Amino acid sequence: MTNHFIDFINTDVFLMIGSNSAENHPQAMKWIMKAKDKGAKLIVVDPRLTKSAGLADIFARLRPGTDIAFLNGMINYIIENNLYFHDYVLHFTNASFLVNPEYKFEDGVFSGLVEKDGKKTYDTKTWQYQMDGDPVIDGIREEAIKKDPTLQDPNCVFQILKKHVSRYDLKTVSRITGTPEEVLKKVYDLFGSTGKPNKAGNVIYAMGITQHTYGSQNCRALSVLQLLLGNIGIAGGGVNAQRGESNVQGSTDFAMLNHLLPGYNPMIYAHKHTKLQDYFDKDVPKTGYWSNRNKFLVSMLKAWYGDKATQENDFCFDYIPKHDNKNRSHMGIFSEMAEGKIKGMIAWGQNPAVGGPSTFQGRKTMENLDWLVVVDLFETETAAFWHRPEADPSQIKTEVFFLPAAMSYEKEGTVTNSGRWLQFRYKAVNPPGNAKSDLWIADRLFKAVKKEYQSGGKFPAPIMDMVWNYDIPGEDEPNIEQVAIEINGYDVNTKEVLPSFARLAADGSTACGCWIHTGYWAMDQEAGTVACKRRVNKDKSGLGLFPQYGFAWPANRRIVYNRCSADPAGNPWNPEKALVKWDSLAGKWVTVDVPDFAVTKPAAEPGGQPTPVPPEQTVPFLMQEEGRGRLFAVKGVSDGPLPEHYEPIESPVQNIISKQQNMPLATRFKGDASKVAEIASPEYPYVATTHRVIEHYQSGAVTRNCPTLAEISAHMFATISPKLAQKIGVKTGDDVIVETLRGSITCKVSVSGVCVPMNIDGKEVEVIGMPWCFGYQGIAKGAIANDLTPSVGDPNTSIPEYKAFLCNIRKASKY
Ligand SMILES: Nc1nc2c(c(=O)[nH]1)N[C@H]1C(S)=C(S)[C@@H](COP(=O)(O)OP(=O)(O)OC[C@H]3O[C@@H](n4cnc5c(=O)[nH]c(N)nc54)[C@H](O)[C@@H]3O)O[C@H]1N2
Ligand SMILES: Nc1nc2c(c(=O)[nH]1)N[C@H]1C(S)=C(S)[C@@H](COP(=O)(O)OP(=O)(O)OC[C@H]3O[C@@H](n4cnc5c(=O)[nH]c(N)nc54)[C@H](O)[C@@H]3O)O[C@H]1N2
Ligand SMILES: [Mo]
Repeated sequence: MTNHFIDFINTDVFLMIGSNSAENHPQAMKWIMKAKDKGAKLIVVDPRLTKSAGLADIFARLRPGTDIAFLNGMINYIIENNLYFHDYVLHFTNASFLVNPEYKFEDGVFSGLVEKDGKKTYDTKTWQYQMDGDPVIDGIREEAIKKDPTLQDPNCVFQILKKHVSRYDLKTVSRITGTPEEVLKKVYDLFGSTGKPNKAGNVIYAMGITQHTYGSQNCRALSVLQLLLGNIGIAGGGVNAQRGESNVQGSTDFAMLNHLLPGYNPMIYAHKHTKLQDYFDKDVPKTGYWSNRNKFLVSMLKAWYGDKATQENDFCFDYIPKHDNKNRSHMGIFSEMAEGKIKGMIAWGQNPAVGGPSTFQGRKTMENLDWLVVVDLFETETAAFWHRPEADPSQIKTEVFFLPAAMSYEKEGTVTNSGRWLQFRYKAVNPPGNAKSDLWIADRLFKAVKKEYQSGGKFPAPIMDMVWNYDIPGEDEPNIEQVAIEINGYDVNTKEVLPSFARLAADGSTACGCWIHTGYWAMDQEAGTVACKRRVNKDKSGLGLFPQYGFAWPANRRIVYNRCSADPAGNPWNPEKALVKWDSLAGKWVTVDVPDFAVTKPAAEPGGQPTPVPPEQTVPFLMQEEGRGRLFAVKGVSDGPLPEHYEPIESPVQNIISKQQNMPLATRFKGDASKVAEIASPEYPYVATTHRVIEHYQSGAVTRNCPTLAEISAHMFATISPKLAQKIGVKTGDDVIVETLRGSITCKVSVSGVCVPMNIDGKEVEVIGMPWCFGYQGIAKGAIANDLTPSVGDPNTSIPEYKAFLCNIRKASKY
């Protein structure tokens, strides 16, 4: 989230799209309802009439997978009707920047599409800015970019965007999405009303947006919208992902993703990083805040390898395993496992037998493993895959180890919420039986591996030289404080715990495991504890910032890009909700949130005082190389500089907006898991989507083992419209069979107005919703929805297309 939950009280209009907060983020919903009590409006955009939709001022139903059409339609409407925030767009976005005149968009494809070995990629040369010098060699320096402040040049970003979205008129959007034109217009007018200096529009999104073959472009469309309306960097605004598991934000921050290192630094790749200097040359930008990335990387290596990491040996850069540039996402791993190339797996706090795409094939694939370790609270479907109902255990060779883990209340540590707030949690009770904390298990696992290497082995140094100093004499649990200090960062010489990442250096004098967390373990004298343990319930701002409640990364900043809350001269757009302000009399900045820009610059003379940076010299989007919000993405996404509507890989209709049916770069794999039905397949005529329910958590391991919840929600079900129920001859509670090309399941049917047939360009399309929280373990058992989903995904993230695929449904015969 650019903003945070309590900040919702500052919002005037919410656009909740592809998120059902009432069920999945009830705490977020609490703040939305508080804002509604003060007069805020809520728009919900979803294929189903959800519990959130029931609380909305406007509910816009759309066909799964058509959000880009919906959003590009809104962007078009906002531009056509002059609803955008002109001064914000001109000064804070790249609207006026000129793009290479060779940039083209034709028939759903951007210029630069190349195909090599059957794999499509974009060469992004024609998407770059016109500038003095070569952006690839020199970096994107803002001052060197050619601009047209009148926004009239046909090659300027604003005109390119305008032209691109002009195809998305109300009628076309309605034909694609199935949302009636008058509902579209109502939504566009209401959300468009937030493009004014004193209005805040808040975009709330989650899995309905991301789980598509163009999930990243869906997110881009939301960002473009919010930039146009001047809703980024202001109180009550923002693009606010409702993150998943309570600590999924923390796990992404720590790079539990195959292409990242901690703190959103890119992974080290074999094909381009032979030595540290290669990383500096290719992945440390020359401008923008990421130009400090060398400091973050060297400090991380110092945290990992301590005294062994020296300038002479590239700070042990060679010790880090290099990514081979193959698809190492969930689907990539399962695809290689299917080919027999992966022999062992540790499923640590995950349940891929239920949660992954195409799980029927996925479970079968796991039979190729020689060994499987499951670290979990329960014997999950994954741990039990070898004695699952459809398998013969005598034919499965996999050796399975189960390590019982302590759950969150049985151990201490931090949790990072969607609003980037890190809060320390204390242990409430001891874990049962032999269950151990994940830290304990990781510690013993590392020590066991190290012991093996003591007697030799290939390249033992990366293991033998690693800093591992977490023992407390006489204690069983590792020293979590020591781990925290390593993550936070410290001065290598003085051992001072660093208060800010501004102190990190690339010369080996600082160590830091994750730069964005620097400061979270620094002492707050006034609060009497370290930052993430603070619970000071004071908020002088009146805007809900609560600066001494936990710690928000980065730098305890609660609203990122907050320079944009004031005009170029530093006067807050909305004085009642000022975050930063240039005091022209005093000649300095006055800030209530931690400013997201340099407010002072160091003194010219040694020993002198820092001097204030005047407003015209500040940078609104300091993470970007060009310092501006990107309406047009010259880099960052691989699959297009502007969002464009494509159909889901499995779709009931032809794409009507271009000849390009699907995302050209979509991730696909060989094998049954990736088999997809043809367009408008007669065998699979219905659109299916998957969703969560309030009673169950995720794959259901925790909640289906809880007797009360198992009783409240005991059966797997598919929701269909009354019309479809009549057609296939079923009523609520009957058994149905749902089938796709990947698999088939039997479950109960629920008939209600939650789903209704949609009019898609004159064709009636039925939508079926299914939860994915059931499995064959636990107290409440039921069919696994993911047996139906396809293993196809987004080219940037490889997130699977869980939210839009084709199926058939029929009544299950009793005998
Ligand atoms: N009770 C409960 N809470 C949870 C979880 C849980 O399992 N149970 N899981 C947690 C996790 S890990 C996550 S990631 C979050 C997820 O939170 P959400 O994203 O809110 O969860 P979903 O219900 O999967 O999807 C949200 C909505 O997207 C809609 N949708 C489907 N397809 C589309 C589409 O193409 N466009 C649009 N606009 N909407 C679409 C669905 O109908 C659904 O209502 O929830 C977290 N919170
Ligand atoms: N069809 C469909 N599929 C989906 C989705 C969807 O919307 N539709 N959503 C996707 C999303 S957003 C997500 S996040 C994934 C989730 O997919 P998974 O991560 O595979 O599913 P979970 O059920 O969250 O698995 C978490 C496991 O961790 C265990 N656990 C809980 N606490 C601890 C702990 O402290 N330590 C350890 N070691 N274990 C613990 C739980 O018992 C559980 O078995 O599923 C994805 N799958
Ligand atoms: Mo998630």
